[in-house]
Amino acid sequence: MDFQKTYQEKVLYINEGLNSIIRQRESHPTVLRAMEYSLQAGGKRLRPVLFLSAYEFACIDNCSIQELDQVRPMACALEMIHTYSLIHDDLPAMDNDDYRRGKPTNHKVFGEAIAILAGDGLLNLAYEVMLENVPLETEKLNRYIKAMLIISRSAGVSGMIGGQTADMENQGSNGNFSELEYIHTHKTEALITASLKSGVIAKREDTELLNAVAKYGKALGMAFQITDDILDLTGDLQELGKMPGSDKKMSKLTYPARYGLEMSKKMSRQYIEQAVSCLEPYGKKGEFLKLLALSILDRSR
Ligand code: GRG
Repeated sequence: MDFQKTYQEKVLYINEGLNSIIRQRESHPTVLRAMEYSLQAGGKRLRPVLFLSAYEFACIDNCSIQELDQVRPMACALEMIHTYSLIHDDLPAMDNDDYRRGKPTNHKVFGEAIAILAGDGLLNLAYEVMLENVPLETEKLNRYIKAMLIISRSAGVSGMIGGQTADMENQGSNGNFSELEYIHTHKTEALITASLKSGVIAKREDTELLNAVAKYGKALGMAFQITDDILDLTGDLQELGKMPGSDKKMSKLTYPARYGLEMSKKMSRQYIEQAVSCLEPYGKKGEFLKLLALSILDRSR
């Protein structure tokens, strides 16, 4: 399998979905422009790619494009939730960042008030879009609602918002391992795991598969965040698309701050090994997710 080519095909498919969602929306042009600005500024589209890959992973044979088209709005909703969180995270009241996805941050272009509204707009639009696309058949509908619940919990106070709160409260603290783990699992890993679990549930109810992707997601999410912490120390603006050194500037509790660079790299590798091992029983079916996990170790943005 050509991993990069397959990943890019999924990104194009998601971008096409996002463009059509935004184009169809009636709204005040200013807030819509601000939403579109951050959404189309790029980004790896990791969460929707994970959703679609988990959906395909749960298909017995190859799934048809018609089938994927039905669940694409949910994949796009995950990207909208993620993009809202980035806009808010960059605000002066939070991380006060000037660059994101290689461009000036939303509030730098549109001002703080519009940036807050653009984030709110994306979050609400995510749920609007999912609800507009609920399937009518009872069995599919029940699974779809379960998937939405997984997504909303992971993005809400028991997930990302809780993690972000802990992240804010722990600035400047030496912190212990459990605080650091709470921040990473809630701020980053929760939405990553939810993307995978909702992808499986959207296709079928299968406890074994669900447990496998949940374990994979937990390990992948941790490795992803540790790598993000490492890149904040070692990356550059050009490649990262955001200003490196921001964690240090904000005295954030991170893995490299707590354990040093080399130990953090080792821990990230261990998490990826764990993620890959969760897919072993599935052979070829798990190949894309396996390659995706391995790609996290080489990521430069
Ligand atoms: C404001 C409720 C609220 C939450 C913010 C996502 C987040 C939580 C903060 C962003 C800061 C950060 C470094 C978070 C860790 C998660 C993470 C690595 C986000 C960046 O995700 P990528 O690398 O970004 O997938 P792209 O731009 O590629 O989509």
